[in-house]
Amino acid sequence: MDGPTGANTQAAQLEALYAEMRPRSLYPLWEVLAALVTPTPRSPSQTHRWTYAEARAWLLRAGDLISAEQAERRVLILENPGLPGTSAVTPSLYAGLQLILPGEVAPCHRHTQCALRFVMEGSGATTSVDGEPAVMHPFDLVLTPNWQWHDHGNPSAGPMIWLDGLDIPTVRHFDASFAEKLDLPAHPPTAPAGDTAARYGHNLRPFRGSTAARRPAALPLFHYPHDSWRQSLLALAAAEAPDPHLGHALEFLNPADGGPIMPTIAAHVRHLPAGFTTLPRRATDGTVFVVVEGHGTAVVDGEETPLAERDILVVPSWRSLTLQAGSRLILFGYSDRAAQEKLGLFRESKAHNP
Ligand code: 1HN
Repeated sequence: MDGPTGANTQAAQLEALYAEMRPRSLYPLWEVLAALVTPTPRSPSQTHRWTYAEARAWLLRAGDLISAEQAERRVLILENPGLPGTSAVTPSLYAGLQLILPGEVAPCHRHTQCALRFVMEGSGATTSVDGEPAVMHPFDLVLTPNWQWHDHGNPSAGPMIWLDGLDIPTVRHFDASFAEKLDLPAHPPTAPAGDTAARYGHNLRPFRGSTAARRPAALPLFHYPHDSWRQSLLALAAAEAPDPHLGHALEFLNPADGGPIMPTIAAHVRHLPAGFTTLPRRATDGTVFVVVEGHGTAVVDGEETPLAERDILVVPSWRSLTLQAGSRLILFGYSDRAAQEKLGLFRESKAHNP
């Protein structure tokens, strides 16, 4: 009776069961288990490079059409082509290019998303964090950690462009977004530029409990100037051979605990001597890279992408990355490694042959 094409085959009976359950929001795990629990990461996100010159031209055109104040933040989102409609550059992270023109102010707000700014061009604009300005120069890293007030201003004579890196998709995942606007366009000044660097940035901190303990103790530092990180990176490069998988690499540090810069986001810089090629490496932290200096090629799972100065490249989780330096190559990168380490998820795999 129950022939393979009959109405009572197992498949037909299961399908009838699924159809009955579906309106009550009940589904069979066995139909989706293999896709839910994969033996290795299968990221829907894609490797993608944005050419700086091209993105910059569109951003400047937006600058003619809408003010920073009207937009609140005048930003072009770098959306991963494999994650359409999500405003995400990786499943956990966001990236955007922000423009602030001379005389403009991006008004003060705070939110539960953590943000970093990596300066692409221009000098002299400020990001104020809880009322203390960071005066920004090319390739500086500036943080606006979770729930700290921040506004931007550009008193300089030229346009200022930086890359925004935020944990927006992570906060969305946890349904934990809160945001507030300050009633004033800018936070009242609380300290002169450089105050936090002096108190917290030189292997010192205000004596615990003293009146000098001004910043949040768990995450005090928010400005990592290019001059200083570059000097450290080049000293490392002069002192020893590059790591075979990474080149010379330094991570930005939260001095309060020796950990990554923010609870969800880690950032680092790399140096590859001219002509150096790394061995392939894969890691679970999909990473956004900025080319700070030089040119080269990224080979991701065998596919080559040329890299020029200020280009932005996203490499998804668990894709094999080889970097080839056509000249001295300096890269900045950020990822969700900080969150993955806390959750016991981070893994990397290093090939021993090209
Ligand atoms: C934000 O606060 C900034 O402060 C930039 O410059 C981009 C994207 C989404 C949510 C908040 C900024 C942002 C953002």
